Amino acid sequence: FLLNVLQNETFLNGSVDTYFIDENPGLFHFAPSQNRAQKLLHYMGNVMVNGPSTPLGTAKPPSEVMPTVPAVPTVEEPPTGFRDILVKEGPEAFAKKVREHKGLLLTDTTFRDAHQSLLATRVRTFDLKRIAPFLAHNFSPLYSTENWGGATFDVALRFLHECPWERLRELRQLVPNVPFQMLLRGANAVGYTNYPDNVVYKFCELAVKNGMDIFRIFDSLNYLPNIIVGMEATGKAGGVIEAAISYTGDVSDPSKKKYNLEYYVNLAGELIKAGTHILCIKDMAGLLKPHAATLLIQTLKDKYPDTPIHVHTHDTSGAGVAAMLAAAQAGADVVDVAVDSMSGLTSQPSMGAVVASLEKTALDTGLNLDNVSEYSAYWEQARNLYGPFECTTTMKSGNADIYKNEIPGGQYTNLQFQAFSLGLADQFEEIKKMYSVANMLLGDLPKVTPSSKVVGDMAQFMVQNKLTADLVNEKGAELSFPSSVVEYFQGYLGEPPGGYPEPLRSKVLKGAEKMEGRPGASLPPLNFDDIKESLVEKYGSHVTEEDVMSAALYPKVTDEYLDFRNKYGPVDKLDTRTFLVGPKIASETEVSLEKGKNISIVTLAVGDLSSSGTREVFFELNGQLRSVRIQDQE
Ligand code: 3PY
Ligand code: ZN
Repeated sequence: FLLNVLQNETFLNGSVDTYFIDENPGLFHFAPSQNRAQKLLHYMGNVMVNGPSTPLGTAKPPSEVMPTVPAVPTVEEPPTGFRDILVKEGPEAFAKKVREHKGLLLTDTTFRDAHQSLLATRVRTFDLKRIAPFLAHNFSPLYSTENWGGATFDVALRFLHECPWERLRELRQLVPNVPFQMLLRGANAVGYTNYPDNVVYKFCELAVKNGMDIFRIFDSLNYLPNIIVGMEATGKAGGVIEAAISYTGDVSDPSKKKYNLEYYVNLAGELIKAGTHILCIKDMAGLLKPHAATLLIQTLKDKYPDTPIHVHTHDTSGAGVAAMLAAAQAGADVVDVAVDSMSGLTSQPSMGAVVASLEKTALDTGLNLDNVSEYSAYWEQARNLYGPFECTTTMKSGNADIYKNEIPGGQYTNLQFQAFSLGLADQFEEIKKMYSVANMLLGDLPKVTPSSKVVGDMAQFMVQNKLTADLVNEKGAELSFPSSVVEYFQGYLGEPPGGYPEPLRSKVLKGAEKMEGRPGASLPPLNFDDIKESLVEKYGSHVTEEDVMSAALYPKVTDEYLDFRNKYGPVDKLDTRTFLVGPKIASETEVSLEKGKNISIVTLAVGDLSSSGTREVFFELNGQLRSVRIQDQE
């Protein structure tokens, strides 16, 4: 403050009256200080004066209760797990041990897909880290914990103002024994469009360096060349390759001809030939009925007995546990579950239900139900912190209509939320029906990020413009389709199974350029040195290789993240309630900035609005009075 005053001309001229401070709000625009505590006070003050820094989805407030962490032994190392095999013997030996294992192995998706599906991906590193040691000590028989990738990368930077790489490193320190698993969108990495190959390669290299083990790799059109880029990048980085087939249709329905057993057997064969260590059936919409699971897994096992099979599903219809038990009986080596309090609906089936169902059978999971319950109790409380993002504000039950519309878990809650928040609950029914009409028009696609967006955009476009399938086919040449639909037809996602529907493609494209083959093959490599140079110029020399990769994937979001952190400091260290809605007056907030460096913040008061539109917010920081002045934006 003093320095700013000493640079102020009016002050130096001596013509200062009592309104000087109010008339010169610029005095409070300090050059960024390195003081982390002071930056956090600015953050907290700003949330108190101007509201949340991240948009809240619903009116449901975050709970005021800090979730209780069950006790873990503090000195002992956690028991050894599958990661020890991977680290000592490498991916092939790891896959072999998985295949030889007698019981059913589980992946716990609580740290990624469960909250991506139920809580708009908003779970923060803070709450993951608190329970991570309990996971390490009590869940060592897990095949993996899925804790990274998919939408978590983007959401961490964009909405949580935290670094996804740091999350990965911090969790790795706390969980040395259970393999980490991520979702890689093939040539789209953790983004929504194809990147140049060197980005995908470097991304995988850095992911392994920061602690990732298993890469589940899919392409939203099951387009083999796109999956293979991710597989090769993973292999080169030393990760476990888990190539995924996105499951669509219903292999138990003989009238559905496109995605039949033969389709899956052929694609599985290609992925095995391309060198996958593990084969994944990725049922992103929860379409795999128990009987279909039996047929599909048995067929794949007969054909490829040496390859471990991992099954992923969503419980949207309510048949998820039954389907995973059927898959296990048919020979699946691993299935995905989420802890009970984070399971069901559009999330994964319940871990407790699967563990209990198989206890004392040949497929026993090796997990202890009491531990599952303690873990679940933590998440039940933690979930309440994310009330503003709860899918259950609109979704009350499972729904078997997904067998008809095939909408993937995450998109289902999004579309429902959008329709309900616009007061158009009836429109949601219409959009769901139109989703399957749009899918057929576009050529009957696997639907998962980003092909699911193409189908969703087309469905909304048709509902808004009161179009039927016949009208689209008739009038296609005159209609102006959503850009995602045009880009799909241009070939920017890769090629759909069975090719594009004509004449609709030509009508949509209206002569626009078409791309043949794999889009990434024609993208020039990105120059990481240039990105680094420009980031260092803007944010200083502390920019890391990982920041450069974040910027390669999400340039604008990463800029905003780095700006935000320069201004407000390590907001990921604040507890979730304080982060989302700010502290309460007279409350005490304990913050651990790093090991051995804790600060205590008591929030005292928010001052009146000054004539220059600012408010002073008063705190006690480690017993010392501090205040910050915040511009009131309202
Ligand atoms: C993602 O791509 O984030 C998914 O979860 C797809 O199922
Ligand atoms: Zn999923």
